[in-house]
This record gives sequence, structure tokens and C-alpha cells, in this order.
Amino acid sequence: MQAQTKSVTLIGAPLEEGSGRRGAAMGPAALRIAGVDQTLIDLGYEVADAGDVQVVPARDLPNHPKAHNLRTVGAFTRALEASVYEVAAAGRFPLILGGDHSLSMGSVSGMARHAAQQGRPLFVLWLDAHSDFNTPATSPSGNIHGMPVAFFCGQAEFAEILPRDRAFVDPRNVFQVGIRSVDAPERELIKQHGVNVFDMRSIDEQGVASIIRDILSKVEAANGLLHVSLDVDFLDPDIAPGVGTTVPGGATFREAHLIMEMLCDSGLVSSLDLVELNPFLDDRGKSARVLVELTASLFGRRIFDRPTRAA
Ligand code: 6HN
Ligand code: MN
Ligand code: MN
Ligand code: MN
Repeated sequence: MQAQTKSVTLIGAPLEEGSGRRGAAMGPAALRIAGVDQTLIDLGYEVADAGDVQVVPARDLPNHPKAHNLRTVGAFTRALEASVYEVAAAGRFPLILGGDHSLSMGSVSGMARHAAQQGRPLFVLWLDAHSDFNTPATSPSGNIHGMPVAFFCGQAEFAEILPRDRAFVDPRNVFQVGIRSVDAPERELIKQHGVNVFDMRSIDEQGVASIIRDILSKVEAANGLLHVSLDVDFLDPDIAPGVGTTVPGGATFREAHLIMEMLCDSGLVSSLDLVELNPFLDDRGKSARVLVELTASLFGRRIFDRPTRAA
């Protein structure tokens, strides 16, 4: 990233309680074993590892019948909101090692607070097979990892996890790419709130380059911050099988790689989640390695330099 900070803080979020199955809690360890820290150091970054977030379930939250493990997910949300905010406010790049996707309730809320304090809008690029815009009322599973976008847009009616006056993300500043599995009531919510969805058909028809270029120009025009949330199941299961919610027909390595290179060139990315890696389901570390490769591209590894765009 051109204009971006050269200081990165890794934050491990060994959270699996939002996903309805075990294994994603091993994600941070697998990403470290795959060399995420050394990869960034080799690219010239100063890297601090904050270790893994440790929480005890929040007893002030209810046991919600339609939002499983709310006390644990809520405790992670609070801890991550605080640590991501502090890292960003210190001028560093928060890189969150997940953990299931419910962790984005905390990471994105922390970035929303930081952006609000800067008087800048927060944009979110959501790379996922799923829209994750369910609420406890619409969710078919009760698994909170299907709800984080609704939460940080202020639309999911949980108990009071974060203060009521927290910063929300405007759903019209959320751009979802790679979508191919949406629940029927979730689709209505997405339309109602104006979330921007680029499903697999859009990728096939337009190509990722034109989609990403348009999104980046909107972020740039608004002087926004851009949070990127990369769910392993954005990728095709052939290249990234290590995830509990595989959906066929995902992004290729080349599409994902190009997205990361374009994001890097933009200099607009402020924070990144790597989520839903389930090493228990992976094939000899393949998915963890793909995530680290894509991270390297986002942070500036390239084959050859391109002429920089005229300003
Ligand atoms: N993810 N829409 C389904 C649900 O249970 O709400 C699947 C959610 C998947 C969540 O991909 O992080
Ligand atoms: Mn997801
Ligand atoms: Mn997903
Ligand atoms: Mn869903």
C-alpha cells in the first residue's frame, strides 16, 4: 500500500462459537505457522503481534435462543472493538487473524469508531460467499457468523453488546463481492438497506477489475477508510477447502490475487480480517497458505512494478 502505514499489529481472535462447529479457533495459529508475520517483515513492515484475544463469556448478556453463544461472541466483540480501535488510533494497521466471521462485529465496529473520530466515512469490502446480513429473527441457523454485517450496520437486534451510541457503518458503504448464498429474508434486508452486492454472476459478467475499480473510486471520492473482510469461502473450495461453509463456484486464485493487487495500489486499505479458516478441515495447510499469499499481495508483493497512475 502506497500511502498506508508501514506498521502492522496482528490480533489473533480464536473464536469459533459464532460458527456452529469447532475448528476456527485454530485459525490464528495456522496463519502464524503459515508465516503471516515473516511475510510482512520481508515486505519491509514493522510487525507487532498482540497475541490472541482472551475472553470470558459476558454474564451481563442473555443466553439468546436465536443467537447461539451470544455471551462468548459478545465478549470477543467488546475486546476486539477496543483493541482494533486502539491499534488504528495509534496509526498502525490492524490485521485480525480469525476466527469465525462473527469477529467482524468487533473489528469493524472498532474501525467505525476510529473513522468517526477522524470525521471520515468507513467503507467495508466484504469478500464472501455469504452476505452475513441475517439477524437473530431471520437466521436459519442461529449462528452469529451469519449476522455481523447487520450488526455493524445497526440492524441486528441483539442485547446491548456495545454502547448504544457506538459508530455504525452506513449499509450503502458496504460492498459485498463473491456472493452466492443468501437466505430469502436476508435478501430482503440487503435490498431494503441498500447494501451493494456483486454476486458471482456480476464477477462473471463484469470481471473483478471493473468491480473493484468502481468501489475504490467511491472510497477515494469520499476520503473514506476501507476495511477489508476476507472470508475463506469467498474462494473456490478447490483452492481453499479449509472452511466450514464451502459453496461451489467461488473466486479463483487469479481473481482474488488481482483484487489484492488493486487494493494495494489504491493505498486506501486501513484494516483487514482473515476469517473462517478452519485448519481441522484443511488439506495440509493449503488454505492457510493461500490466505498468507493473498495477504502478501495486499501488502505489496508483486511480480513486476506497474507504472503508477497519473494523479
Ligand atoms: N459466514 N446464511 C447462513 C446462516 O446461517 O446465516 C450461513 C452463514 C455463513 C457465515 O460465511 O461467515
Ligand atoms: Mn462470512
Ligand atoms: Mn461465508
Ligand atoms: Mn446467510
